[in-house]
Amino acid sequence: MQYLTAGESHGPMLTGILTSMPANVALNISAINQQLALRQNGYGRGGRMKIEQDTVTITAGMRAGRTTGSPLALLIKNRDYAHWQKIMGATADNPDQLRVVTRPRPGHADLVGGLKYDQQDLRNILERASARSTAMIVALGSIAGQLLAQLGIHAIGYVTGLGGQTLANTEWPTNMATLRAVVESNDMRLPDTSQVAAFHGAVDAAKAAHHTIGGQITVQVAGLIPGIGSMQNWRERLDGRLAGAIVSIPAIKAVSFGDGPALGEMAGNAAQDDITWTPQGGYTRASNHLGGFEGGMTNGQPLLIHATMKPIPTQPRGLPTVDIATHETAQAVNERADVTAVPAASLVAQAMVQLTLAQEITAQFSSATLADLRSSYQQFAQRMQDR
Ligand code: EPS
Repeated sequence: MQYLTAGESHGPMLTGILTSMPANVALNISAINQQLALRQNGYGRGGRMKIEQDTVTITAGMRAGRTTGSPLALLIKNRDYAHWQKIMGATADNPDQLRVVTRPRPGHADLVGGLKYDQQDLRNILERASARSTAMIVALGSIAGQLLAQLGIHAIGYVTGLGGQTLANTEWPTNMATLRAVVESNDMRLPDTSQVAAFHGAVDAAKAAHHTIGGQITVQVAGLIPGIGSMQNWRERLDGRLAGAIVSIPAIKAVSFGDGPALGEMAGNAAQDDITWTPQGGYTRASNHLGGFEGGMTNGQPLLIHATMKPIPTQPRGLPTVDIATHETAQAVNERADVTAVPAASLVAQAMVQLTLAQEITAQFSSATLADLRSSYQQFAQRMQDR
């Protein structure tokens, strides 16, 4: 399974392609659109989200509600393109005289991308580097999530920290459906709604102070059997592939599993997960310090993947920079942007985890059709449990 996206933030549309999706999976398009709406809904977004109403159109790989096994092609239109046609159109006249960007933002792709691709107008970099592309990742990830649900695997991404604000209560629902209902009921994607007002306050304070804030997110995955991924070679380690997928999300600067950095401070005998066995359930663990991975393979415990998002680099009061047209000291361009996109990033991380797990599972098991995948996965699950 492979996926690709194309599209500029203010271009006509985003395009996505997903290959090797098993045939005969019933896809729920309104469920994809619901995820797209949730991505837009986070508290702290800027004016752009009032313009867009993201919905997906599937133009290939699906007939009469089911996948055919052919590559899926997706598109999401940018409503804002109506205001940008003269600037962003593929055949626009003199686009380089309109909304030209020459004052790169520290922390954004603007400068390095402009140097690498030899662009005098940094808009040719920032339009593609924009996190607008994460809308398509969420759509593709939602399809991957629908496949995983057929195997009883469920992922949820949520926010645990924002601009220094952390969750006081860490006892949130353990049942995945209840947890999802709580997370999706509030526009901060918190697993505990008692703190929504405090987190809103952190966003409001940042907005009033004319800066941006980052935060902490977690993706939790339930229902995975042991033995997905492999210790045999570097690239086959599933925790490594997941870490790479998460860090590839714009503005993510750190990723960890289970107790993460705290493991480095713990005694060795307290940092592992003791092994137990019952005749009914086979092997299990007394704890989950390692976040569901041993030797780069799932060990049957829930996956706990944590990530840190830096504050969005676009600052209402531009940071010091250099104008690439003159080499003179300047103030970075102030493009319209968000105060924070941490709630959205938690959903994007969920989508990336779903895509990576679907890639791994369809590679490890026979998967031309959903029936093939179900039977080979279940046979392996049974073998793991019977030992
Ligand atoms: C973004 C800047 C803002 C965000 C955008 C990402 O867009 P605009 O420049 O149109 O105001 O709203 O995010 C999205 C469009 C989205 O769909 O998430 C940036 O510079 O990365």
